[in-house]
Amino acid sequence: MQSLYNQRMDNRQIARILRETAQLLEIDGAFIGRYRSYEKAAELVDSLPESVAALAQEPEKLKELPGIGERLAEHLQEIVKTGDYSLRKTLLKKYPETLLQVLALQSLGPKKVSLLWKTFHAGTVEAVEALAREGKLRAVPGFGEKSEQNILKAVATFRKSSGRFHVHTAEEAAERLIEHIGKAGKAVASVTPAGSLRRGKETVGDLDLLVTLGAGHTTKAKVETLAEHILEFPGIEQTLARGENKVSFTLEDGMQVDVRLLEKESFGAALLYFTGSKEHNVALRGRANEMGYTLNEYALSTLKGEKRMAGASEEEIYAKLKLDYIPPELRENSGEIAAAEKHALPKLVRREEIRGDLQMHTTASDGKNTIEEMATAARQLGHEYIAITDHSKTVTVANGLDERRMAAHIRKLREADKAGLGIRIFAGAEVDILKDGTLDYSTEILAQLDVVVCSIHSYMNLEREAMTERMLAAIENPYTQIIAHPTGRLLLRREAFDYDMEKVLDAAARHGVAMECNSYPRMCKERGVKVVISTDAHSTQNLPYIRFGVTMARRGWLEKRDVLNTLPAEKFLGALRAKPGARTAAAAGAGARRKSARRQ
Ligand code: DGT
Ligand code: CA
Ligand code: CA
Repeated sequence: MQSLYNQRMDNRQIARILRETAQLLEIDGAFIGRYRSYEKAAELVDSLPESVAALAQEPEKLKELPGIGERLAEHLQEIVKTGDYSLRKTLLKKYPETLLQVLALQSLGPKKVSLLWKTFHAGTVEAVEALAREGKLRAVPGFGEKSEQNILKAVATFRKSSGRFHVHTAEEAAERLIEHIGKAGKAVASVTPAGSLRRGKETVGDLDLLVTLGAGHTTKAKVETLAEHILEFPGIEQTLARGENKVSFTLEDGMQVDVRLLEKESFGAALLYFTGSKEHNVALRGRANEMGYTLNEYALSTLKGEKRMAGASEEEIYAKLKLDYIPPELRENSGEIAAAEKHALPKLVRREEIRGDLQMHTTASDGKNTIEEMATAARQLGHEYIAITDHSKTVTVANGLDERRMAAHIRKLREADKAGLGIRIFAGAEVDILKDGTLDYSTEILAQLDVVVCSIHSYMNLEREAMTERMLAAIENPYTQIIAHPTGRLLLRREAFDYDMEKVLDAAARHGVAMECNSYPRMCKERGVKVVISTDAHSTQNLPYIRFGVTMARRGWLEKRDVLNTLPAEKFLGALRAKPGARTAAAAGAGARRKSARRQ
């Protein structure tokens, strides 16, 4: 019979659960004696030479140990038995799990973490890092410039030991590496990023690069020289592996890089293989086998006789497998192979098709640049129009504009639009959705705006039901045209809001409310909810990030027609939900027809 008790749990793990419970209790404002008792229990478990998991099989033996009473023995049994502790779990319903990582940062104890949570709603390492980097912590009692420095150091340490990197970080590393590897001259024919970076994922575990060898540079000695050159890259912290056709190393920020060296004739097969995803590859290999082929990172060959059929390009491999070319963003084995077989792949939206950016901030609220600077930078990126969407009055931390200031701001936006900057400027606002779902501006102001973008900035951890009601109320408000950052999720920084996404998207479809591109573009598409791609730029430097939004939309199978800001300016305005009292083009047409009918 299998034991109920998880013997593999070691004392360190048990102590960690107790310690986290203590920390969460302290953040939660529990009475000192209460959380101290969990701290003491953690210390005790840590110091015991015997395995608590083993002792927990016989509770009497547990209680014989010094410092362990009836209650603690019960807690320990629960932890060993279930692998977790109920009080810890209850507390984690109130606070995001990511807060535990913040607590694990070297320079932050529960007091400070609690303060950051209360002041900034900062619940992730990335949020805390951003605050420290922007110098916003020194204003908080108990923090100073020195603690900001310490936090940044602690974050760097955390990164080295943990997980994933923002795609932007991986791209920058890839660029620098490509430049360095390119210096090998004729020894190198091409350097191409593969893996999750090529598939356009928002975060990247490690960086995969493919290097094809130059003609006449494929001998063992030459490849070795090239590997040596690659390993001279100045940002390398540690070399992990050095094989005949592969080198692996870590960079100073902890990111791992795998570089494969290969001959040109295998480039397509290798690119396909190392782009992944693994699930896509497995499905492709299965298909190849059924067709009498075998597919690996060198070639597509016949099963019998191993005759090489394709390998130099991905295109020829897909073609031999009787599939349309599948863009990397779709290679997640989520229906793309069946679609490619039926010639039914979406024609994915492209960056060049985006004509405007519908969310950005200026110095009027919490942006760094003026209206004119934002407009000029947007025009230089090729945009035909932008909506300037500064914050509404309740968002005081972002210097939100009250009705009077907004009215004046709208006049400035109209002037800037007429000033001939070579780009249309729509008067917009990012209107806060209050706790009860009402909007943060009077209808008088809302009626004056060309583009009403609505979003949540407070009470972000409401219960699921209340949050759903709040979103529905906002969508039902006839002035709401676009819901911004509808998941509330900040990549690697904040967990998503909890609400019934299906219900909310159904309502958006019914009311003609558009969604800013988010983690659920496919769900939007299925329901016919239109999407806009925006940057939420707070400075001109953020405006180019529109391409990350496009990548996200592509990963969600979106086409040009699914994205409203691929439309020219007037058509875009016409495609937004019509405001109350506004005569839509269709209504105006109908009115005109009725009039002429009466006249006859
Ligand atoms: P990451 O690094 O976690 O962001 O994600 P990927 O997709 O870049 O994964 P990675 O770096 O482990 O591997 C790169 C690609 O190599 C992956 O997308 C598919 C391929 N690959 C890796 N391991 C396997 C495997 O065991 N089987 C198959 N079929 N493909 C694999
Ligand atoms: Ca990777
Ligand atoms: Ca890899």
